[in-house]
Amino acid sequence: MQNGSSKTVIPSSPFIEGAEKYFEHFREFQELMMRYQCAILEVETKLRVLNNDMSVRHNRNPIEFIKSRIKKPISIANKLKRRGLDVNIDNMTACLNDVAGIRVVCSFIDDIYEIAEMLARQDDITVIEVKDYIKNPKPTGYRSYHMIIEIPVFFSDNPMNMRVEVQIRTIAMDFWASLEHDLKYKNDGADPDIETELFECAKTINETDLRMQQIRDKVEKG
Ligand code: 0O2
Repeated sequence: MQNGSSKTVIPSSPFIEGAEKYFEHFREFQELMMRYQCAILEVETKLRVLNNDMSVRHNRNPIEFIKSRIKKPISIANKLKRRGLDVNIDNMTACLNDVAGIRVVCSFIDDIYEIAEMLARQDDITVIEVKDYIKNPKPTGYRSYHMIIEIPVFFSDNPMNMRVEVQIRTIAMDFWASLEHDLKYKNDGADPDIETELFECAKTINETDLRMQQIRDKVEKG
């Protein structure tokens, strides 16, 4: 310290260099998460616009509610590891399509396809992949319509194409998926009959969804 100056010079060390690198990566990760969050905002707005438009012009709301989430860092790391990939930002952006996820819960099965079609038709949306687990349910009984879409988001520096997974399902499919997710996690394969029972419940729920759709068709025909 000289002439009353209080500036302290911290000598560099491998620990400090490591910490600097960590914070540099952390900032990069945080910035990317902000970008995924903005992509969610854009897609959610589009969905709300569609619902409002349908409400005013056709007097019905195909969307019951929308939930969105950014995948947790631990889930991102586990998914990359499961695929035999290194846990880093490049692999996350290149290989994971569901870092940004939106779940759209509709009233009827037909609403799902209508919403999916209206979203896919929009000029600034590119559909990367569609998985129709309603026409082809998973062996567990899981039903839902999954779309991976890409949307340009205009940030202060430049536009970026961001990927978002959109899961569209009925209230009944959502009810099953939420409970099955918790019960499967708690059971953890201990009782194989549980999986069979959950599969049977999915079938019953699907039958109800189909009946509700038929009732709506009858009502709308008058
Ligand atoms: P979370 O926290 O729900 O997001 P891809 O992502 O397309 O490269 P992946 O992961 O095989 O490959 O996609 P898949 O199987 O098409 O969809 C995965 C997601 O669908 C899961 O996300 C669940 O949300 C849901 N899902 C798929 N199968 C089932 C099922 O049997 N039961 C329930 N409850 N949900 C299911 P994550 O990654 O598991 O986590």
